[in-house]
Amino acid sequence: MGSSTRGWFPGADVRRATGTPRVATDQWTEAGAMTDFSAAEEAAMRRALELASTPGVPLGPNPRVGCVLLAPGGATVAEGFHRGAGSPHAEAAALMAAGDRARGTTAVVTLEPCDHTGRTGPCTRALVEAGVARVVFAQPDPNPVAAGGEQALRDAGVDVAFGLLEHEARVVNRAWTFALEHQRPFVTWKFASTLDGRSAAADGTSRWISSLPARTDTHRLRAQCDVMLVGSNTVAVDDPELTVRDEDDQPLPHQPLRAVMGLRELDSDRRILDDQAETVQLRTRDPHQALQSLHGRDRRHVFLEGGPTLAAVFLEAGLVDEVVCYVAPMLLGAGRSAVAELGITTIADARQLCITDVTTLGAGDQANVRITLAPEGDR
Ligand code: AOF
Ligand code: ZN
Repeated sequence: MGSSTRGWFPGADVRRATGTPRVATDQWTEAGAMTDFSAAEEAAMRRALELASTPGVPLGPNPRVGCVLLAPGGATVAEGFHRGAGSPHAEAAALMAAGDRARGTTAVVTLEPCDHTGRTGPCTRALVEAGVARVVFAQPDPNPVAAGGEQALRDAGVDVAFGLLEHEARVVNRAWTFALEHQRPFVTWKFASTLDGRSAAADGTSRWISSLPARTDTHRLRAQCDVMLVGSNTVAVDDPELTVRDEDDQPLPHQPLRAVMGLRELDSDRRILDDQAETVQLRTRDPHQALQSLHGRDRRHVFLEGGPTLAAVFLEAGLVDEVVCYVAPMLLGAGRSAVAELGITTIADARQLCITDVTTLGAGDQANVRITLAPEGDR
């Protein structure tokens, strides 16, 4: 990852001293202490991060976690990863795979082992009972319910070190980490516009501003979130279905929650009310309340899909954490703006964003540009 994007999202790396010279196998932890990690532990942590990122693993509400058990000589004994809420945690999966061979190993885990009984039992106890000698983890657990694993392991006589590849681990669970640290879901606002910033023509038509490759890319991003959020006005006017579909336009087996915010009543024939995915209506105009309600439903990443009024409400409340804009090489000269009034009347008050990525999708007359941005001040 380039330095331009490193640590831009809120809460990331805020305490890390950047530019500190490093010894090959040593790391600075977030707390600033230098800890020794072996080359085998670092390689195992890279593998654990790969395991955590296994494609198809369900996202929210649970984090993606990977675990590798190493023999004292550094050889891999077993691996495991978490497959979604209710299934064994990564540590438990690796311990099961190892059986008796877990005794005396070092467990290398991407997240601090949990110390609570939730959908499954505490991993701290499982590690201690299996005779694991040392635990190396990347990211401290930001979940207050499950935290405390480090101390519990030390109290049981296990050698513990942490902070190894912590930044990388936070990136794997970027939205989950944000949501736990801020007690609300991470919000990505996505919109499509013409070169002159319009999201519909003067007569209200808006199909299709984005090209097919850009729309396919939108579905890929939707699949990474656990809520699609729109305003009740958009439902009335545009009638979006808001499901996630694959490249052949087939719905994916696992669909994010569809949420409609606003006080306007929905006609029963709206596509968002079909049986393709679950839908909730958030009867409020307050974005804080809407996010609280979604957080209470264990939702961690909201994909804000419109329209312009809802986007303005979230922007004004400072509740947009990432912006993804698909720009089509087309001009309209008139029509609805991609975002409604923000109360800005002079250039000095313009809302400034930071570009974190620019990618061209498609070619020829299908070419669109995707710009990803972060709110100013998050870098
Ligand atoms: C996971 N997978 O591999 C680890 C987790 O509801 P539960 O019982 O599954 O607990 C979820 C919490 O456990 C989660 O928020 C995180 O804090 C901790 N560790 N969770 O889903 C894992 N290691
Ligand atoms: Zn656990």
